Amino acid sequence: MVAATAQTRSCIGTRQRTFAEGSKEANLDRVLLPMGANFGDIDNDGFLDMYLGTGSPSYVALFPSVLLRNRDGRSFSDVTASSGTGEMHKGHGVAFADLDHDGDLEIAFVVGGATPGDAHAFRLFENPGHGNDWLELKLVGVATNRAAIGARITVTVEDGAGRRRAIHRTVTSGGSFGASPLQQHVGLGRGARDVAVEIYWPVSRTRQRFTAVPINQVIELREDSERFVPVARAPLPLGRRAGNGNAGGPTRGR
Ligand SMILES: [Ca+2]
Ligand SMILES: [Ca+2]
Repeated sequence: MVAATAQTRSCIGTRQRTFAEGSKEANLDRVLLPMGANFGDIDNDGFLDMYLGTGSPSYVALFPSVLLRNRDGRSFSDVTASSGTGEMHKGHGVAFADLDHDGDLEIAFVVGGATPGDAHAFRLFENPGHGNDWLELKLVGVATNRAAIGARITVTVEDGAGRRRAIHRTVTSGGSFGASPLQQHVGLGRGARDVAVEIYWPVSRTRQRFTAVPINQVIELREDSERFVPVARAPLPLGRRAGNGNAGGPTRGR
């Protein structure tokens, strides 16, 4: 995706190893004006969704940020209104992270313009959950950098209907103007089973393959170890679940 002040363009890889312009087919053929953007799988279906922090430096500019849900890797639906994430203030850095450790990704969002009268509070949109399975992978490099930036992940999984699929990720902080954790959160869909994880380490140029990987938990994988280790996390309830009286919707704070 290209975040630009003109109409968004979507270039789709073809079997001929070229790109074809596919904005209309992807339902991205409109002006969106993002200043910051990032991607993450908000519903754990294995397809990356994106959140666009829209805006323009003009003091009078006012239009909502946009949450686009990936529909099976074929197109995007605008779920801004139904998700309650249509923040009207100017958008900047966006990050996706499971901040309350319940297995789904929250959206952390820096908003507000450059002038004091246009400033505004940080936003945190708590994910209500979607009932799908997930896996979070903490990679530790040895020959490759310790943060494992650039390592490539392939997760293969059989879904509840018996279909097998591969889900690909590269260790990175995500899109522009905001950084998601390097720990990779991978949605697996509903009824996931028979999960395998393959890691390609770019410096040692080695591959590891782990089978019978347990789901709905965080595991740590080291470049120099043939075993993965579960990582324990204590719940960190947010908003109403934390008992602070929030009546629902996005959690907000400075
Ligand atoms: Ca998704
Ligand atoms: Ca969460």
